[in-house]
Amino acid sequence: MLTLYFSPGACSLASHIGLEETGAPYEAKPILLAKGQQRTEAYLKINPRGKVPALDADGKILVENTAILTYLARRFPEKRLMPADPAEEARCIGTMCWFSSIVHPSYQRFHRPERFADGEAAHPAIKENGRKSFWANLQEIDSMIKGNDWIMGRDFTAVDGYALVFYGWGARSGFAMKDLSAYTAWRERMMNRPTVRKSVESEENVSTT
Ligand SMILES: N[C@@H](CCC(=O)N[C@@H](CS)C(=O)NCC(=O)O)C(=O)O
Repeated sequence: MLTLYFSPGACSLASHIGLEETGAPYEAKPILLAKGQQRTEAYLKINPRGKVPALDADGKILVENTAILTYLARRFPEKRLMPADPAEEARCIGTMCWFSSIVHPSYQRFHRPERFADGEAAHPAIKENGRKSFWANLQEIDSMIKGNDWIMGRDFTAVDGYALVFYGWGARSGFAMKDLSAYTAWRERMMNRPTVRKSVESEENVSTT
């Protein structure tokens, strides 16, 4: 049994899309970050770090999008969520590590500067640094897609679901996403994929009240 703990619009969308791509039955349990549900005693038993996503895979709890997506790709190799060639697989994992360790934190600095320094005086500079870095990262993703259908090249991979998270955050926060023509055209292709549309729409339909 596979159970995904996610929050609508959070980075857990990457794992949600990956799960949907497997075609396997799964349960998706919302953990509403806006309501602090990631810090409840019940959820901290699942992920003591109080973060989404977490995947309960037949009783084993997996955390971190990169690990969850790598697990899904290996458990369902016929779905080709990552290339079979070891070097190409490493390129996928490396891109997800970059998403997790550089791109995501750049948005966090912009969105939640108070998490990076005590004292309000430092927050505007942290926010501005996050804004510039996140925008540079979005531009880099745009240039990775130029001339390709998908982030890693000719084929859709787990990396694509992860990159949709950042497009959504950029759009929601007023970044000039339409100026990123390859990323914007790619988003259209993503949303035309039934698995992606289903994951996104199911998150949008979660009641947040
Ligand atoms: N590197 C982690 C990041 C996990 C993470 O930071 N998740 C955020 C949502 S985007 C979260 O749960 N935040 C809740 C909090 O910090 O209280 C991953 O890729 O899974």
